[in-house]
Amino acid sequence: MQRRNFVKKTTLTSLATLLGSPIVFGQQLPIGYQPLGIQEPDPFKMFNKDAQMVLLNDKPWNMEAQAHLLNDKVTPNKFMFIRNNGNIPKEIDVDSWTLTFDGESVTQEKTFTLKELKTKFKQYTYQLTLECGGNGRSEFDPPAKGNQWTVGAVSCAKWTGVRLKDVLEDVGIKEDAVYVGYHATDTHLSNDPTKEPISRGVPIEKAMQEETLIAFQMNGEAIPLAHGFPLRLIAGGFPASASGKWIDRLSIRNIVHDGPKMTGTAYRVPCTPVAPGEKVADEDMCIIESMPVKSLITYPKTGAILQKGKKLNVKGHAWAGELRVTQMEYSIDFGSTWKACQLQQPVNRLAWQHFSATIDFPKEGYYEVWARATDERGKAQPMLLPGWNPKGYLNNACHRIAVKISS
Ligand SMILES: Nc1nc2c(c(=O)[nH]1)N[C@H]1C(S)=C(S)[C@@H](COP(=O)(O)O)O[C@H]1N2
Ligand SMILES: [Mo]
Repeated sequence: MQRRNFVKKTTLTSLATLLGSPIVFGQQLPIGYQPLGIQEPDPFKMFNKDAQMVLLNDKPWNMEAQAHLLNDKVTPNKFMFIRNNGNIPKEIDVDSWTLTFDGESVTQEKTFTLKELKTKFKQYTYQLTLECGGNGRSEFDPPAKGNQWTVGAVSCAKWTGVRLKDVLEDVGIKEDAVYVGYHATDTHLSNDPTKEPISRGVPIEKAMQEETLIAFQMNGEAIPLAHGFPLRLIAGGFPASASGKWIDRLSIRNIVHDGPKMTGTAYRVPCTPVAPGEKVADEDMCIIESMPVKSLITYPKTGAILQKGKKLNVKGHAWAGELRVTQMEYSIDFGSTWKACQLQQPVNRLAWQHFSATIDFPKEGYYEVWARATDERGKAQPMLLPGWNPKGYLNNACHRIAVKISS
């Protein structure tokens, strides 16, 4: 049959539904043309996000939280940041979805259906901190290109899946394996089908950790589309770019994986500190692995006004990549003196830890509350910006909120 060169009837019907009335000369519509009367979808509704989330980009979709939205111990979807490098995959057929293991270091290529993964291996649930390597980028000077994240590109949801190490044992990997690289079904912004927007992954030692999951659930439900439905790699404590969404292939490599965004300045920082703005040779750049110690005051919202004589109960979370946070302090005098916060242990390894403090303010006026976490190796957050790097990664400066004490 010959292909007819006008808009399909079903398309016209759905366009009419979106417009709220039939298109009178609909048969004349050029194929692929979007009528002006069709509103762009509201991204907050489309992704089930709270309207207080901040949209940074729509091509691709990037959205962050504000500090006070992250007060929950377990981050719900509505407050979880979205970071995409390409286009979210459109048609996902769960029934035919498979995950293939290939690469130089598999003994034999092997493919699993979703059902096989879910039934063959034991399932585990962990709460895992995912922070974008570029979180805090907006503060760097000279400015770094990329999404201008402030503080909200971090989450700590509950992820359920199977251990990557259990599946790797079943697949069989060779002694020379050094890296697991992910491949996914999101498409390149150029729409060039031969290009991948991003293909990163984790060193084999990280892949073998108990908390490294091939996940299919987030907070007890199927992973939301924007966060990697139906299958995603989760490597807590590493930059979240290591946690591939929409994965359909894991390559077990005998070299450090060299997919898009593994090389150059992408997710890499100077191995030793450099002056702001300095050019850094390729061989002097190192891949970001464990994220640095950091914390966030999530209650109250910055700008809080408090009556004189009232105490303020501040709350927040602290995390330190693959390490534990062992000390949490606050300052109300711009870092001259510090007092201890109460700090909880994580619910499991690689989950953020909650802190709180009850603060007394000496008299009315403007204050800032600064928070500072220290990791188990004694490394503390810098008060202001840490070392400059070309793409503005790893800003773990102390978070601060403004508080006014009124009479
Ligand atoms: N397939 C795929 N996986 C991906 C990305 C992507 O663009 N495509 N972005 C990465 C980056 S840079 C980050 S910070 C996290 C963001 O995860 P989230 O959107 O679920 O918060 O996903 C990572 N995994
Ligand atoms: Mo990221």
